[in-house]
Amino acid sequence: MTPRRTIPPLARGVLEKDRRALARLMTLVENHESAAEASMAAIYPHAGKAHVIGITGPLGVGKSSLISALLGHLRSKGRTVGIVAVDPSSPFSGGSVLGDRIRLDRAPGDNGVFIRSMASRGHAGGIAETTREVVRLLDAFGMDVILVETVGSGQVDVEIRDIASTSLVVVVPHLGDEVQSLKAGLFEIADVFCVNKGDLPGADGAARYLSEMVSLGTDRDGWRPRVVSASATAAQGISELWEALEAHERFLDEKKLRAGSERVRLGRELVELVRERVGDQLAQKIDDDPQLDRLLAQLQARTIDPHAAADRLFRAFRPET
Ligand SMILES: Nc1nc2c(ncn2[C@@H]2O[C@H](COP(=O)(O)OP(=O)(O)OP(=O)(O)O)[C@@H](O)[C@H]2O)c(=O)[nH]1
Ligand SMILES: [Mg+2]
Repeated sequence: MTPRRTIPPLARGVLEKDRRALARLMTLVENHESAAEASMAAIYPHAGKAHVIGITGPLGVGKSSLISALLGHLRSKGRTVGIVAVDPSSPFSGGSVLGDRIRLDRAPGDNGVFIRSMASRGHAGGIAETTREVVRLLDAFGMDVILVETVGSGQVDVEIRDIASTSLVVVVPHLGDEVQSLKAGLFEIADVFCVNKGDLPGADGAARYLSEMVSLGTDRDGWRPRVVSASATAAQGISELWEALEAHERFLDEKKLRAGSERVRLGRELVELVRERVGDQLAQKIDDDPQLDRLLAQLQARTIDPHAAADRLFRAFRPET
């Protein structure tokens, strides 16, 4: 482990539970500032203890409301909680950023809670990396549970599995449409389903229907997704929901799957980071290469196709093996 005196001040601040240092370092990470690198390296040995739970599902199903309810439940049990809400910046999200902030800022003076909103800025790729670092910071800060909210559309949700050990997929009662729009991917990532808005008509039927669908599906490493009905706004089913999430975490420990799943996540992260470096280096080399002009001319003259041109450049720059 790094000797204490070599730890950069911001990282030391985080490890000493200084909330301002935590917020500051998160901002540096989000902005991809190189100043964050040494601090993140010093943080790393202190992370890896928290239960990280990803919460996803279609727009407006009540993900933030459930997080707020779970927060209350967890705090009443004395657990410390970090929350990361990834907000889309699409025009459809109107007001959700504000909505999240209003609800989530309700715990002033509670040092056992730290909430961070992140804009996804329309990028799928970059989210995973910075979200992962922000989660890591909350973990090193000492939060017991970290809840990560993402919007249920495409790429982002699959990436939640790269960050979280347990994934919660939230849906609402009018399941006919929901199941249609639920991408197969969401079904694959769910460890727990929550049918939220249980106070609305049709909730019981929806939960039964979902349970049937789950029972027809296959287990993943011996885990069959749980289906829980809840109402975030009526504060119903919240302890059952937490129990189901915790059951999955216990399952990971009992079946000794936690280390293996972390290994898979770290492997993906590593490949991603190396790919980024190789890509940057390659782009620079290609930019400087005189062959580029010739190939571009050939492409425009339609005497070569892009794949063949790429093959040629790739052969020229492939690292020695
Ligand atoms: N009736 C009812 N309404 C709910 C319930 N939970 C949330 N809502 C309402 O549904 C709306 C959306 O809730 P959010 O918690 O913002 O949903 P979200 O999934 O986080 O939304 P996005 O982040 O925008 O995708 C709000 O108006 C909530 O008050 C519930 O259990 N019952
Ligand atoms: Mg939300």
